[in-house]
Amino acid sequence: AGLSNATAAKDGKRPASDYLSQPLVSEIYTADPSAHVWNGTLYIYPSHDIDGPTPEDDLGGHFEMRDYHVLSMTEPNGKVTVHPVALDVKQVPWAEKQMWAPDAAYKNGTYYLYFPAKDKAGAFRIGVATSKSPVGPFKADPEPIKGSFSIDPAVFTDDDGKSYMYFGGIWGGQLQRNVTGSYDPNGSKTDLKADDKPALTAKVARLDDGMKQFAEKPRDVMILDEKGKPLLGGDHDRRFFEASFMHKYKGKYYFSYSTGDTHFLNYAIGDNPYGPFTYKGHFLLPVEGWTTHHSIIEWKGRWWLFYADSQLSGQTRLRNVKMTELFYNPDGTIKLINPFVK
Ligand code: FUB
Repeated sequence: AGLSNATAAKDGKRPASDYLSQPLVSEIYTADPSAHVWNGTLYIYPSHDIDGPTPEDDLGGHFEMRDYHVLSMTEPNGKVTVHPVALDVKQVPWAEKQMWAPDAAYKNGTYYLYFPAKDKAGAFRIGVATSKSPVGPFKADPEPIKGSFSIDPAVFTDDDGKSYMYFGGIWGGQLQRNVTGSYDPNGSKTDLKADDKPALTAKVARLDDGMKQFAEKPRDVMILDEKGKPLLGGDHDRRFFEASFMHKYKGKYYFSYSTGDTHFLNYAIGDNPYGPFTYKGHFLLPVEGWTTHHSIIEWKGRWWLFYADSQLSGQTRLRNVKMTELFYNPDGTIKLINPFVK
């Protein structure tokens, strides 16, 4: 998250009819929606935005979230329930602040909440918390996942029951400060300043059977262009920035992500959960506000995109989640979505 080249939210005064879809809830501000269907009900695991004192900067210091609330609904675009606090930063022994984009998973009667937060040294780590209910309350493990770093965990469970965590983000997400294998507080604030070299990219690691640790060292999620070459650091319209998500459609693996400072949601297709993935294009044009972060799931026989913008507040730090239907072309590519109708 950051500010440069921002298509910043302005005054929030556009008429509601300009937007493709409307905020799902207005009681609280929410962003980064990760949707799951369990027992026919749709649950959304979003960030819970609050209006803190920190001025906006390129490192996302203004995203000062302290807790999570789960949302649920039983019909597409039906009534949305905002559940009580599912986990508060005060209940996470290792975490200090900035509870950013979470995700959730289910296995053998337990729900797992995965979340990034800054530890006391200012480094982002990824934590895990469990509950017997999809809406919490969740109990956090005392330590972050061993070997975890950066932000935006997204957990995908394949048809064979194996689960994988995709994660990472540059700039405020600190991926560029973790290239040596440990956190370097003096590393670059933004990227590697190597526009002609392969771009920094997301990481993927299989989770072990207990769902609370990596089963292997995280590897790079390779995103290749049409010639089979990795996307380059200077290719800001296409390269990975943050907001990893994985879904499967007709046997293919769709890795999707945000381009951050150019504000697109992009996707790439592969033949297995590790990739490599071939870049296919944008599927969501820039929304109102700086960040863009999403999930894609099938529910009741239709495909849905969950995303967020700043329609209610007009401010990047105070976002609201939305949903809209997503369509595929016969060749498996995704039809481009414009978040504005005017
Ligand atoms: O919501 C805080 C951060 O901004 C998320 O972790 C990023 O994906 C971006 O949405």
